[in-house]
This record gives sequence, C-alpha cells and structure tokens, in this order.
Amino acid sequence: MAKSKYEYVKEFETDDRMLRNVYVLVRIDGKGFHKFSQTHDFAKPNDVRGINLMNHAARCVMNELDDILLAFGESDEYSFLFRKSTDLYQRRESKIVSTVVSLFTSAYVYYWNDYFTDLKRPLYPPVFDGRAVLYPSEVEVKDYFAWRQADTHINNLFNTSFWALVEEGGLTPKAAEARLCGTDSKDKNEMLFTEFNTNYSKLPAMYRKGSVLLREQILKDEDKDAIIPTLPETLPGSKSAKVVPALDTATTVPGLQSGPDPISGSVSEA
Ligand code: DGT
Ligand code: MG
Ligand code: MG
Ligand code: MG
Ligand code: MG
Repeated sequence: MAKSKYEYVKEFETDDRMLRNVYVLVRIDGKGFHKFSQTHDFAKPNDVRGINLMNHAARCVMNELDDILLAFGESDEYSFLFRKSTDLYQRRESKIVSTVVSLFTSAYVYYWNDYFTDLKRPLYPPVFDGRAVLYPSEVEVKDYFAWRQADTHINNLFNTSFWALVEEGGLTPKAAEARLCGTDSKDKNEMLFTEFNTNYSKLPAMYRKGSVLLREQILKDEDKDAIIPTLPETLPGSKSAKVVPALDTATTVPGLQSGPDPISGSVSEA
C-alpha cells in the first residue's frame, strides 16, 4: 500500500532506544510531595498508609512488567531495576519511563482508599516524574541502591529526631533545626534514647531502611544478569511469579545493607 503523504512526519520522532546489555534503572518521584503529604495529613515523619500505598503501586508495576527484577522504595520515590537483557518496547526510553510512571500513578490513585480509608480519593491528583539511568555492571547497581538506602537512613534519622523535638519536645521547627545542626548519627541516636525514650534501631525497618520488592523466581542459567540469585526468599517459580514484599523481616538484599553503615555487602553472580 502506498504511504500517505503525511507519513513523513514519523521521521521527526527521536530514536531513544537505550544501550543494550546494561541495567536499566527507572526511578519515579512524587512532585511536590512536601505539600501533598501536608495537605493529606500524613503522619510525621512516616505515614504507614502512604508507604503501604506506594508499595502497592510498585507491586502493580512489577506485576505488569516482568523484566523488573527488584524495586526499592522510600519516601515519595521508587526505583525499578530491569534485567540487562530486557527488550521491553525495544528498550525505548520514553515508552518504558512513561509506562512505569503512568501505571504507578494510576495505581496510587486507584488503591488510595484502601489505605486512606477516611478519604474517598486524594484531594487533588498526585503527580510523579520519572527518569531512566543506565548502569553497566553490578558494581554501580549495588552502589545505586546503597546510595538510595543511605539517603533513607540519613533522612529518616534526621526527620525522626526533628519531629521528636517539635512534637514531643515542644520546640519550634526553627529551634529543632538549630538543635540538630552539626549533630552526627550517634548524637541523634543518643538524643532520641535519653530525651525521648526512643531506641531508634527498634523502629520499624520499613521506616529506617525503605521497602524492597523482589520477584519470586528461580533464575535460569541464561539469567546471568540477575543480581538477586541467592536470596533465601526466592522460591521455585516462573518468570511471571508474584512479587514478594520484603519489608520488616527482609529489607536487605545483597548489596543493599542498611543501618549506620549502609554501604557494604556483596552481590553474587548467578
Ligand atoms: P519534588 O520531588 O522536587 O517535586 O519535591 P517534593 O516536595 O516531592 O520533595 P522530595 O521528593 O525531595 O521529598 C519528599 C517529600 O515528601 C518530603 O517533604 C517528605 C514528604 N513525605 C514523603 N513521605 C512522607 C510521609 O510518610 N510522611 C510525611 N509527613 N511526609 C512524607
Ligand atoms: Mg525531587
Ligand atoms: Mg518528590
Ligand atoms: Mg523524593
Ligand atoms: Mg497505541
């Protein structure tokens, strides 16, 4: 069939297929969630409803996209790691990123009321942005997740200390900030323990370390790019096996350690 005279406009499209044989990492982040969390009265510093809703939305993304091996969530963000060999949308960046962001966002709204049971739907439509980053080897992938988890740890310890000073200690936000200025992790742990009777390390792991979603499957020989081949949680299953939340009990994966020194651990080859 002859091409229509309009078809040349297709040539204006950008070829954004990503490099082959490297890890594709997609991270989404809530737009203006400082305001969104305030408007919706999120508990400070962690609202378990919000976290569980984020985890549910991420699970929807993993259930839809088989090539995601692992996901990590904290605060208003989620990171999704695709297998090196993924050929989803011929690795076209805009297709992959937009699909992840769109599905995550619609699931966040769709399941909202299952978690925020006293509010039928969000007071305004939440927005998430997304980006893809390519990582050539497990070293960078491991360091990427260590980086995000270190961020979780640092922010959560700060926020826990800050809100203890404000909500229990009666300080103004400004005074609380001044009080924390120049303190290190040890100082904050000490302060929480002695002044607020809080053993930081006993707070829920999901708050301190973030959430990890793993795909349940036995990795085949050809899946050499998998970085999670030896976890005890993995069970026999197919590629489309369901996702397991590794929250309170197993928030770490190889290379995804946490605590005061989150950057450690090794990643094993399949
Ligand atoms: P952005 O990403 O540049 O559009 O700006 P934001 O406002 O989304 O800032 P971001 O992503 O750096 O930080 C996430 C914000 O969301 C931060 O203000 C804390 C808030 N947030 C996330 N989870 C919770 C929660 O469970 N409870 C409360 N109270 N706030 C939360
Ligand atoms: Mg941001
Ligand atoms: Mg944000
Ligand atoms: Mg964020
Ligand atoms: Mg179409």
